[in-house]
Amino acid sequence: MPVQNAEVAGIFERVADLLEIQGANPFRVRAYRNAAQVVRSLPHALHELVEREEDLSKLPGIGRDLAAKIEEIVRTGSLALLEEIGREIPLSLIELLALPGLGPKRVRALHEELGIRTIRDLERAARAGRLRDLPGFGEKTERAVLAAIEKHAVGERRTLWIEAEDVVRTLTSFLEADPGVKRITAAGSFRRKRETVGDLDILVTCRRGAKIADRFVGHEDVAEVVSKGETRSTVILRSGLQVDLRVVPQVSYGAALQYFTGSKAHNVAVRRLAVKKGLKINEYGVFRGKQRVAGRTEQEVYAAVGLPFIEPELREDRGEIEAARRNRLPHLIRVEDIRGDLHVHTKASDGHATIEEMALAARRLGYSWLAISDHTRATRVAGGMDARAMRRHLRRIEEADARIKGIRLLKSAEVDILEDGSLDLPDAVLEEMDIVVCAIHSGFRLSREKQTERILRAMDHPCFHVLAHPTGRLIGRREPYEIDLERVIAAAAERGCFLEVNAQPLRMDLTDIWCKAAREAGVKLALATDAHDVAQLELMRLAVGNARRGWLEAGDVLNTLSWSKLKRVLSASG
Ligand code: DGT
Ligand code: CA
Ligand code: CA
Repeated sequence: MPVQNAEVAGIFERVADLLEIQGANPFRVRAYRNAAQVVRSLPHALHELVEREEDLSKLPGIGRDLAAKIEEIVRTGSLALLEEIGREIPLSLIELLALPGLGPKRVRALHEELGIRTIRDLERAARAGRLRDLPGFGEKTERAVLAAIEKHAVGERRTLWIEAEDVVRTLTSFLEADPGVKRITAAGSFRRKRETVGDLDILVTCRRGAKIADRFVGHEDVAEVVSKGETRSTVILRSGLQVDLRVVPQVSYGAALQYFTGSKAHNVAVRRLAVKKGLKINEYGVFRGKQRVAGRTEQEVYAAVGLPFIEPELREDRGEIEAARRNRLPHLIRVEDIRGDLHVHTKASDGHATIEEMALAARRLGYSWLAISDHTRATRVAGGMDARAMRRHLRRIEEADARIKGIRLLKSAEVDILEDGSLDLPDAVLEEMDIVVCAIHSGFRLSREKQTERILRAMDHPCFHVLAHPTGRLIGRREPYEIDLERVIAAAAERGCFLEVNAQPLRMDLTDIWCKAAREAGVKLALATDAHDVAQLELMRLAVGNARRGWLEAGDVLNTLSWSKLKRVLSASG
């Protein structure tokens, strides 16, 4: 059973979390986090690289030490360092970090002062009123912790979309090897491109007598077979992800795909329309009495209830049925519409590739421009640059731009928004840039009022273009900071600023709903991979998926513009 990239990434994340709780050197913590990020978006399976005895230290951001650790994990399934740390502090402290308001320092205090190891311990201590007396805590924190625990208890464990994609690829090629199989599609929230999936819903059609269920439950990643049958089988993978396989007849394929793509709310709304027309709709087809009037394709199913085809990403019952009825569905943006990436890093700060390497990779993707946006001084742990270093770096971008044909390099930076709303570089340096991307990397705990004011103040700066990862949330790890997004969107509209859709799998920030709100307010979005290496440029498909869920059309995002048009838009803004 080969170890998956996601497992390696998970172990590195756990090491980083524990080191952070121990108060280790932030650069060391960061090295593990970066490694997790690199591994997660790597296009190759690590176990294959190890088998072929390839030099892992050639991977971006992976030195000899981390390379040896990857090899250890792939060969043994575990990491001695993690077990070592586990002898010093309980591994279970990691789950406390996921609760809003509990950062590493607080978790350490809970452990050292009150001997808390698990969420259960924490709940007991909070109910007994023992948190409020800890330094840095109070009655308010105690209540917030209890509320968070209650929410946590009902909250299910979900899998990042990109990790699900890896599973879909693996299972699809495994199942396709059976000659009896005709079609395979992953439906459910995966097809709707939600940022996380609860489980996978895979549909197959096959020739009579094919033993697809046998093959499915026999896959080496399967940890547990929940059920196995002619038409439906369910397994749990070693990662904990559940996968449902449904075998459907050709005549019902479209109906089954429509049904199992969901969402449930969308299906309920579609069924209501069907009933009004005297039709019955289910996963086998659309029926008038006993007669099947549609079912082979999704188009047929929608046509039977009087609707045009609705893209899977829109099927959330957020107005798409009404829009379809009036023929007002958006023409959703596609990956092919993208002409450039609006925020990537290089070795000048915490990226792992040179300007030139990033430029050539972007050109291979067919891009016509690329914004190089490295960190500024305040983000010291990420190698942020001060004014002098940034000036030198901007010259290097210019030189690279002159040297490399076929792609335009934009001078940019990911500028820290300081707590008072000022920007972390002198105006004279900002004025030299083609596009100024700004972000919050500290001071997450400000009140909603203060945080919002901070961002609005930053947007007042005439050089401000894009607000990067606007809410700062990390899926399953860090709640968004308190911020009034409606005001931020209104302010962006007024000042001609832009909001980012960050494609890092843990970020996906802005979220779909807020993309839609921005579009409705006339604010354009900046899609960005925030790539720290060459492979991460391909994360653009995630930003596009999220944008599609937010009803965005090509005209709603900056990335579809040619450089000359983009330049005009940027100089008109701010
Ligand atoms: P997930 O797995 O939590 O990320 O979300 P989904 O949307 O993949 O939900 P899941 O796996 O429970 O079910 C897959 C699809 O099957 C769902 O999107 C719609 C359809 N479905 C499931 N249960 C029902 C139901 O009770 N009524 C209707 N109309 N459709 C359902
Ligand atoms: Ca599902
Ligand atoms: Ca399911």
